[in-house]
Amino acid sequence: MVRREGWSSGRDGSREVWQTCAVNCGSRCALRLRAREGEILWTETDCGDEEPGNLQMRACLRGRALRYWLGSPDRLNEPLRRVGPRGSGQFEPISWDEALDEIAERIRDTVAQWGNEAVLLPYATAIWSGSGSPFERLMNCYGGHLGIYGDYSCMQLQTACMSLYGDDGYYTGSLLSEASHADLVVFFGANPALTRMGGASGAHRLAQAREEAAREGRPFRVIAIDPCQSDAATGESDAWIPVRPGTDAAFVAGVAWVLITEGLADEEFLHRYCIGYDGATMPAGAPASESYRAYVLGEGPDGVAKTPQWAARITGCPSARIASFARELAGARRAFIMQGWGPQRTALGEQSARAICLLSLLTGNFGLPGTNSGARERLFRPVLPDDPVGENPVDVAIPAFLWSRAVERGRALTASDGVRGAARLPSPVKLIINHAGNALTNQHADVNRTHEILADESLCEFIVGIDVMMTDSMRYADIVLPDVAQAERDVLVSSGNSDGVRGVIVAASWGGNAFDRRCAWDVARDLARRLGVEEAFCEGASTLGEMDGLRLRESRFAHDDEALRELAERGIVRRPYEGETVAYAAFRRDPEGCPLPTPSGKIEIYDQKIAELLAADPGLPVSSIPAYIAAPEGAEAALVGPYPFQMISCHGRQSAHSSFANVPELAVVAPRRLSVNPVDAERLQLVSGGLVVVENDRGALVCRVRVTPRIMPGVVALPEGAWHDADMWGDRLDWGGCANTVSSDEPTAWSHGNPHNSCLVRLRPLTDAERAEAARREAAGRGEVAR
Ligand SMILES: Nc1nc2c(c(=O)[nH]1)N[C@H]1C(S)=C(S)[C@@H](COP(=O)(O)OP(=O)(O)OC[C@H]3O[C@@H](n4cnc5c(=O)[nH]c(N)nc54)[C@H](O)[C@@H]3O)O[C@H]1N2
Ligand SMILES: Nc1nc2c(c(=O)[nH]1)N[C@H]1C(S)=C(S)[C@@H](COP(=O)(O)OP(=O)(O)OC[C@H]3O[C@@H](n4cnc5c(=O)[nH]c(N)nc54)[C@H](O)[C@@H]3O)O[C@H]1N2
Ligand code: SF4
Ligand SMILES: [Mo]
Repeated sequence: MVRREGWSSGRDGSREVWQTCAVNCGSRCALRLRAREGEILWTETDCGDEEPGNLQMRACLRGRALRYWLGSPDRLNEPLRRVGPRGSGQFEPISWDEALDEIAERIRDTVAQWGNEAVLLPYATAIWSGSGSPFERLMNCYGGHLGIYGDYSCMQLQTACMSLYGDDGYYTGSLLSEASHADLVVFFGANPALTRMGGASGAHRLAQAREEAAREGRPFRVIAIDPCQSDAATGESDAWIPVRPGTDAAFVAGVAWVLITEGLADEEFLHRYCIGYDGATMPAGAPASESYRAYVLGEGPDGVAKTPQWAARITGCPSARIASFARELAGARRAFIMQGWGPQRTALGEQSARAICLLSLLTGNFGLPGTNSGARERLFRPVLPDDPVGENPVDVAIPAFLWSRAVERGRALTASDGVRGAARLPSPVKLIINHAGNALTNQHADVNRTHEILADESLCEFIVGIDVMMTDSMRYADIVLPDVAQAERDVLVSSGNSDGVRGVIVAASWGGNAFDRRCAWDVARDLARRLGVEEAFCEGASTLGEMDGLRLRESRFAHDDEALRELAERGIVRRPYEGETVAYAAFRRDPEGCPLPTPSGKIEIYDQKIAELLAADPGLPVSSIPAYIAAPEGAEAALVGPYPFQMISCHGRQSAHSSFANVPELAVVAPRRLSVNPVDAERLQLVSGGLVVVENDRGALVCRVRVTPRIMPGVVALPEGAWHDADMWGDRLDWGGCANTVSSDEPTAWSHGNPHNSCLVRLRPLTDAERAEAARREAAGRGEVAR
């Protein structure tokens, strides 16, 4: 079908192959490797021609550090069986046969005793980056497994978009390059300069748009509304408006007050396209006093006018700045309003997400060139379908974030906790297959509490881990299997998050199966044989190569001879997207002919389903309109409780989550630091580079400080992804600086999502004993503590 190797073979026995960076930053950039005997000699990337719409799938610093990552001393090389307590990291090597016999037996026994619902494949994102999970296929052939729905990325925003627009907004945002037709770009907690670093991403197009505007003398302003002056707000922005985490809905209400009272709201748009804005647009039976306008003007049940002064007290943003922003927004010819996923990854993130979208509606910046829906920029469906995993015969599913509660509470978990397909969980989770994820501990939440749940072998009885590194999650596995990394295999890979670029790369193996590693697909097939379902497992495609052929035949390139020829000759092909680039353009053009998939066919600022829920339980922390609600670990609580800092854990430049986080070379280029405002640092006598303990009731971690005016006072930011490193049978102080040592696992009330950015902490200096331990660790040659 396609040529895989020998693009250029060197006399030294080396050869050059295409590969991809397949970790979950989601961009799946192209890598060009020269390798010899399983070692990468150098790394290049996509250097092909580019034009607008067909950008290079250029790799960032992480992808280019692939050789350091995959060559790390943390690499798994042989199958292991746990010999110490769960989490202790004590293992003994075993043979593949021993490992697979035991796993097959445990799967068989668990299903026989507890049913298929007792088997969980938890949220794990490294496998999404090119192919489906062979273990999901395996379990689907063997009667199924407990399903999960949603994700850790944008559960609350998806719920918000379902409520407003009737779809989850994942694939319906505008392309970021559409911003080049706007004169004002507004980013709420969006940092594409860091989260979309691949060359084909919208961040790059945005930079080009700015240059174009400057050349042509057109106005083009970027404003970032964020507790941090993120990279989006330095390289790109003209203005940074700091707001406290979780307070976006209050900020928007303050802006709305100015727009409404100064006659700047686009009422014509609101009346034609939306329900719930004011008394005239309320659904039948809903009182006018519950409209968004009434809420803002103080004519609603709380009787409080949401003036900029009111919003300033909550958000920490001066009222004059709220008002000037409102006027600038109203004065823009076209505004492109977009949110990242930081604001919604909070305890009441659904409200923040809906409120931010509302700004697009209040100003009519919706469905027209140069505008967006207020949600994130559009994600693209990959050109190639994933490996088919078949249908899961079990139709019971839980929210992805709730897996640890499903282990802990078993049958006590009910539909009100988010269980779908049954009134309550039919069985507790007894067996976990964790393939390519570090979200058992490190990337989940409240690591110390989760440790208790996992360490209790009477709850989940058996855990299999399949990974490339000995991560913290792998330490909880009863059997650990060493995988050949996706970036080491023969595989067809689709381009990922991009600004419309649709690409395919013929990635070729270069020596990942050194030592005693085996590719997960072959392992799952061996297990299928042991479980008597090999025939079903191999149906349609019995090897990964055949699977790739299938995926290509089902792709949009299947009948594009020119693209196929290019792929065969060059090993890589990319084409620009040529469809609609503006979110909801058809609805804007013809709202009656192309209604939205909402109950009213219009945009639902007022959510009747939520109103019904509230009628049944007025105490629920949700609102039928995008109102601000104070969160238990929010801005107000920080002012009065024992933990005065709001800690957000944004995504880092050094790593994609915990992947690459163990690469010292990247830590030198982009060290992981806790950002602290100079005002707070002076009070607490913190200096840049110094160590500090971050703690709350849930745990304590050690990290290094960066004193910077690029974060607002009262807020600290620690990039997630650091490897948890604590003595779980001792003081549990986390020397690795993993944000989830202190984060909360309390799911959000509406969508049961992860609230990572709602986390109150205090900072304290290290004790003398901790200082001595830090010195001991550094002298022991483990490098700088808290890289
Ligand atoms: N380099 C790198 N890129 C990545 C990843 C990675 O780990 N590393 N991960 C990938 C994945 S899986 C995902 S889900 C995405 C994540 O993408 P995002 O979730 O958008 O990224 P974050 O950095 O978490 O948050 C973005 C911004 O939100 C701000 N923020 C936090 N809380 C609030 C708030 O309450 N209000 C406002 N207005 N702003 C707030 C933060 O300061 C930050 O600047 O990134 C992807 N890209
Ligand atoms: N505090 C806090 N926590 C967060 C977030 C946050 O914003 N704040 N963000 C959350 C989000 S959005 C996400 S998506 C999750 C991501 O969480 P995870 O899905 O756990 O992502 P990673 O940490 O990258 O872990 C992926 C695992 O796969 C392994 N791996 C990589 N390549 C391969 C391969 O080819 N084969 C196999 N078998 N294994 C491989 C890596 O070694 C790593 O252990 O983190 C979440 N956690
Ligand atoms: S981490 Fe993301 S942007 Fe960087 S090379 Fe990998 S896929 Fe591309
Ligand atoms: Mo994510």
